[in-house]
Amino acid sequence: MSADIEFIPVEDATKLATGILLGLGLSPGHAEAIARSVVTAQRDECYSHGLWRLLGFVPTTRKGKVSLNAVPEVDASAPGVVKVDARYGYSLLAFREGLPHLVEKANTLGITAMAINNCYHFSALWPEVEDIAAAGLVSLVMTPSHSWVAPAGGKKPVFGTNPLAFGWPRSGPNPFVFDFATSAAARGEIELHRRAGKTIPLGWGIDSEGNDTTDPTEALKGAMLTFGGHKGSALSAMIELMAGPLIADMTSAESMAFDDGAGVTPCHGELIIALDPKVFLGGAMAENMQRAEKMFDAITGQGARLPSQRRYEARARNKELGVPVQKSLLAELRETLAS
Ligand code: NDP
Ligand code: PYC
Repeated sequence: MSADIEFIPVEDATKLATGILLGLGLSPGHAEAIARSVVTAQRDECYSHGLWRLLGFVPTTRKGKVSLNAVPEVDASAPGVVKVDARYGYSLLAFREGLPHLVEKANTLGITAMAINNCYHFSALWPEVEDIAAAGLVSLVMTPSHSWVAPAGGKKPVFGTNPLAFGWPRSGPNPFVFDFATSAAARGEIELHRRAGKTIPLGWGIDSEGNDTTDPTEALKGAMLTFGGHKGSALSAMIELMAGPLIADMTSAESMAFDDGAGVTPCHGELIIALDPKVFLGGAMAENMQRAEKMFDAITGQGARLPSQRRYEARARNKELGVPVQKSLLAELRETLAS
């Protein structure tokens, strides 16, 4: 265990996060939804979208672009579609408000898509697919960001870091979940390397001249690279399309233009697709879910791990220990709360 880490109870971390957000003028609904996301990420040791993100709220909220008390508007009138207008507030409250409608429709129809529009987005997607899996549903979630990532074979940013998350409910408490940026690493991860004075691996980014770099500052100024070359590039393009023009919202390049140099969290849409296995499988549900378990066993049975396993292990460990926070970050957060 690193001497640089302090463990604090979840309640204290939540109070700290909520206090900072309320102090910045966010409404209680937004503050609670955001605090839950960043505390959960920190507890699960997903630091790139954990408590550190709260520091970014200070400049973002002061720019006056984000609506701090936006009340999301839900339209569930179309079959198989839920639309949530976040009204230029943060995405997480919009997700929370739309979720019961998504679940209810998917339970009836077998499949439902939820489009969140006009939202400022900064968070990891796995808390959302976990919430959907807790309702017994399979899901796919995707969102663009800002155009920081060059397409495979190019050198100029077009795509966002465009995360894609998938959730599959299982009988125990932990669903099968993956959640990754379609860039080689999340931008937050590169920013954390810069904060820590560390180099980044080759393949994460190129400098402004298009040369490979291990310097996080140069990669942040130049372009990030997709994971898996042309495969990550194509997935990233799909996310731009499905969570952009398909739902009448901005691509990452349009979101960057909309930002107009303010440097705030990206504003765009999010697409969530939920499927109810009960509707697909009826009486054959147990048998088919068991077949899925066999596949998981074939993975873990040879010593490979499932995605999210590291995170679930961190969650179990930190249930006793508390939320691990780097001491320097904790000091910055307490200072932010006091200021
Ligand atoms: P990682 O590369 O750290 O992890 C991606 C996924 O792969 C996780 O589910 C992880 O599980 C799993 N995984 C990692 N290593 C292995 C392994 N050896 N075997 C099996 N599975 C493995 O994530 P990224 O840096 O790509 O993304 C981090 C976060 O950033 C995500 O939560 C994403 O939503 C968020 N993000 C958000 C954006 C936004 O616009 N809102 C933009 C980009 C990213 P585990 O966690 O257990 O290691
Ligand atoms: O880490 O790439 C990222 C990111 C972009 C928006 C929120 N997180």
